Amino acid sequence: MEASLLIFVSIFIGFIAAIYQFYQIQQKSKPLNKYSLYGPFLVLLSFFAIIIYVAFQNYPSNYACSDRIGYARGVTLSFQVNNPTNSLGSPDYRIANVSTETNSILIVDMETNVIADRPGIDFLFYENLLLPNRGLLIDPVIIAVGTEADINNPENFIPVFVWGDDDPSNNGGLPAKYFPERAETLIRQEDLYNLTAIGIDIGQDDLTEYRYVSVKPFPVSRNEPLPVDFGAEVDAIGSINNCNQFINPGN
Ligand SMILES: [Ca+2]
Ligand SMILES: [Ca+2]
Ligand SMILES: [Ca+2]
Repeated sequence: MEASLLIFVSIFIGFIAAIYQFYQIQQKSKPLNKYSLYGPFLVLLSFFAIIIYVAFQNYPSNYACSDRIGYARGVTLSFQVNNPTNSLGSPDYRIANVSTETNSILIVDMETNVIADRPGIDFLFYENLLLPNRGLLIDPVIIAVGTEADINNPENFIPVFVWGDDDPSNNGGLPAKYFPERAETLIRQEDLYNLTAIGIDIGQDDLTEYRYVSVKPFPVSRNEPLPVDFGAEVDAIGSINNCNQFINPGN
């Protein structure tokens, strides 16, 4: 039975019972004393208890079935990055910019918002979104995920998203139509996750947890003019727990 219907029936029966008790008091079919109100009070109390019980029994599973995104919480390493902390928290159009210089790198710490490799998309890369609603101009970038070697130390980074290598198998949720992978290619908003982010599937589906995400510029050797804001841009990184990933996790 639907929770809302149960609540409605409970309230309805509760009020009927309470009205009946008051009616009996009014008719003086019972001796009227201070205990006379206990009956309706207890009836109402018990039905409120049922309502609370039903609410707690039914609603948590509904909430768990909506996508929950947890954002990066700390900067573990920043080398040749402008405004590295702009990559933390929810997307806010404030951008960390990783220089195209060799060895530039940004490593963010998801902390408790660790990324788990479940079936489907595991985390979101928010680049530099154009306003209003025009998608983004993607930059050559290598995004990798790393596990925790020991306390607060990352290791074993695996590249999971590469823009610039002309390999469409590592382009996350972006369709292959964007070949070749040039700097500043316009990614239309309809090809983005929730119209805002690039969805990335780590791809092993082995439930491994990755606490760290690294962002490096993809080394460019093409002879093409470089726009001024050529460095890899990061607005936010978000781990995603999807409803479908929680249901029947063994499947
Ligand atoms: Ca690629
Ligand atoms: Ca996955
Ligand atoms: Ca930001």
